[in-house]
Amino acid sequence: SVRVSESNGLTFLHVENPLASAKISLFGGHILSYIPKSDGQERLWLSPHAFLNGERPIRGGIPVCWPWFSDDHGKQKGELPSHGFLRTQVWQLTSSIEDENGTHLILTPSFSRAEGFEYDCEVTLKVSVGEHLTVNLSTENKGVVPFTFNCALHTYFHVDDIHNTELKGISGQYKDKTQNWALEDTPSPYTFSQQTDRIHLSAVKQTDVVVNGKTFTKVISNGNDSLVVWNPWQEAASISDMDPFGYKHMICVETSMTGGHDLAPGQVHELIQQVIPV
Ligand code: TA6
Repeated sequence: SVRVSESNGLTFLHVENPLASAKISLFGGHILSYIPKSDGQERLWLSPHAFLNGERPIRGGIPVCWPWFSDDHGKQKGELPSHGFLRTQVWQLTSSIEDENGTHLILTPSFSRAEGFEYDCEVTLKVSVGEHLTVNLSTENKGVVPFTFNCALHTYFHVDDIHNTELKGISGQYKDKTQNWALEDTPSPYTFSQQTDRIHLSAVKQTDVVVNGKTFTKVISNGNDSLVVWNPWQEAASISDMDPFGYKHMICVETSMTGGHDLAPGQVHELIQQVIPV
């Protein structure tokens, strides 16, 4: 079932079925919570200080970044919103179906044109809440000229303790935002002890989030050219919608297109992230 609630001017969808429950904000087309019935454990992290009133993008859950990632939109830093403009738009629920695999929703943003991106296109977010959570961000070029865009599912995963968290499945080189984008080799083991802000430059397909030596969540990515890993560490203290120690319980593993994807008229791109409880 899908129950709708309103609070502080925002609309929330509460999904409940025999396999899982989830909570989604129509502001941002933003998934806030995913709890599989198999173990009843929350897989996403939502900041206790997140703005849930439309004043700011929501800190936590699965922010939708589109049509650019970070400030990478070819303009001056700060001139256009970081991570694009869909995460601060009000979306609509356009379809909802329930079957033995769970609840399947389609969300669409209210518009897809804005300053910095004046192309005709159609964006949809397909969300399946079941034994797994599957999120499919699809972009179709509805116009007559090609365009280039980026996108990401900027997922905040819940972890008990970042100090006892390890990622598996990532290899090759990454660009380090904390080191002026220096190219580095992916560490092995991939553990955390400081601020981490990396664009891994390969189309990573499977990432295991291992907590206390046991895989807690598997992340399957498709339609990506890269994978972003972020934890602000001590910088959390300067993020107003985050607790100074909030960094201990989250790791962002982001299925991302960051190299610029060309979309010809009529073409569709799908960025897919599957969250698989283990
Ligand atoms: O995905 C990593 C990143 O781009 C970081 O550089 C960091 O700033 C983070 O996202 C959060 O961005 P936000 O605009 O949501 O504060």
